[in-house]
Amino acid sequence: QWDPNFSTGRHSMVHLFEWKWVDIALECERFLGPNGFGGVQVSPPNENAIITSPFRPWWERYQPVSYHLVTRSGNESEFTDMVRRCNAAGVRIYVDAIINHMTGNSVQGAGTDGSSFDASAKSYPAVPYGPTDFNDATTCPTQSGSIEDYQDPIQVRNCQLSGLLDLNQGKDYVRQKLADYLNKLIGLGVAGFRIDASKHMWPADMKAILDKLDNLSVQHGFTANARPFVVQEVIDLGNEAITGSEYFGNGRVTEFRYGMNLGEVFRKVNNQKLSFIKNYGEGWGMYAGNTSLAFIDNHDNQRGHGAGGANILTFRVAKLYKMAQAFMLAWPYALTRVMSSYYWDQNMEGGSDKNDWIGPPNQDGNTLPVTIFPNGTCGNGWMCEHRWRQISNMVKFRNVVEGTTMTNWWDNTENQIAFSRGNKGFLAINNEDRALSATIATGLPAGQYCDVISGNKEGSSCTGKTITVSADGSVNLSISNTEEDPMVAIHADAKL
Ligand code: LM2
Ligand code: CA
Repeated sequence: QWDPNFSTGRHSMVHLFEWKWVDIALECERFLGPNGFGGVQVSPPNENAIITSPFRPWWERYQPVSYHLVTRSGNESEFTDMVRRCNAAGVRIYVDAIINHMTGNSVQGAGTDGSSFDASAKSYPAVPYGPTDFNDATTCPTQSGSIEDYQDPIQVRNCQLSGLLDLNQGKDYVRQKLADYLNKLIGLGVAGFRIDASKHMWPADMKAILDKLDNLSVQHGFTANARPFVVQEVIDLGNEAITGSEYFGNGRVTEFRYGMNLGEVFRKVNNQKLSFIKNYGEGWGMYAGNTSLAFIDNHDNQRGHGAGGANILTFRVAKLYKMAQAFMLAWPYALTRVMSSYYWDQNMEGGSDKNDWIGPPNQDGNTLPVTIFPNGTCGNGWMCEHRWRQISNMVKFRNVVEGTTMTNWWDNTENQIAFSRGNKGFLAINNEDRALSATIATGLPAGQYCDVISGNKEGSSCTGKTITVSADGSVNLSISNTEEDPMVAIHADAKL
């Protein structure tokens, strides 16, 4: 299903990577609800392997042991409470569902809920799964049992991804266990799923699992017969045998080219220019907007995992990052997801980060709470990009301009652009090494507006720049390239 089931007037989600359920519940109530966010993608809630070497990496959560809802993010009652409170605040919860595989193929011990498992015996008694529930030499054609050739769809679907024990979703028993897990979450009030490693499962097997899912819970405020939202994580940069379009029938698909190409444009790699993104999205060969999910970075490619390479923009290049986020949130393409990260010290050696495994801020493996300073920023190592004024105000911008088309495109043929969203909003970005100075049509009614990049509208005044739209709808803009944020955004709800 392609519709995220947002409550009225909301149009973006945020990934609160590795946050605890108690903190997400608070964030829904104190920030996300009031600021117009539609939903939260949460880290995998099911029991995972405890990895101690390296010490409690973020990626241990991508190694399931059972479907008990106990992880370092919290237990089942905390999860239940979070979903209820977020729904009450108008914010939906989407679960990162790890259904392609279980743990690495040689790990054993106890998971985060104490359940024992032994990967070498293909044994997960807390589900239970046994040896016949996994792909093996009869289904995976490689000697090693691992994926060796991404041009062979059979290997990609039936062999092990990074040595992770690969479930056989062709079996009805496995399908039913997976559907039971997802249905349990639906019963608790979640609105849908990000389905991890979808490329590594057959689209028809995924459909068989999704067909077993219940409608969303009316009790939790969803409309009758609403179906769970699905976004399938498929890394498809256009050079492999498997394409994302094979999965459109099941739900949305992650569009990895969106953040990768936009990173190149804002970094001006290969002579890319902002003026080129006039037809960004389908015009650039990306998926149709109504079947895709757009994002600037995700939990993998912000640390060199997954796909996208070195040009991906992250919080570490904040000036460019905020411009790219503003563009994405103002641009009428796809469903948008904002990333919210934690900080870690990088240790670059030969182009890769030796610290790419580091887990969330913690004390002895217990995740630290997200503290909030009086100025609204976060402490304890949590970056909270979603709280950056330039980003959260553009989430609001997207809500305000929903339903309008892009009009009044303007560029200087290089790296200065501007465009309107009907008569509801206007964005201008200067990524040049010199000032932007021009008179540009905004499509907006004449009047004074608060620039929501440099400030907020508070009552009838603006804490940032005031922008004057003249009687003919144009604005006389000057944006220095040396500004902290060389861009301006105004919209109907920021009229003074
Ligand atoms: C994903 N999408 O398809 C996730 O977005 C990505 O974060 C997951 O990989 C991956 N699929 C599997 O769910 C991460 C991480 C890997 C890590 C796995 C499993 O990027 O590096 O692999 O989670 O924890 C780790 C080790 C790897 C080892 C594997 C199995 O890094 O060296 O392979 O465990 O023991 C032998
Ligand atoms: Ca598989």
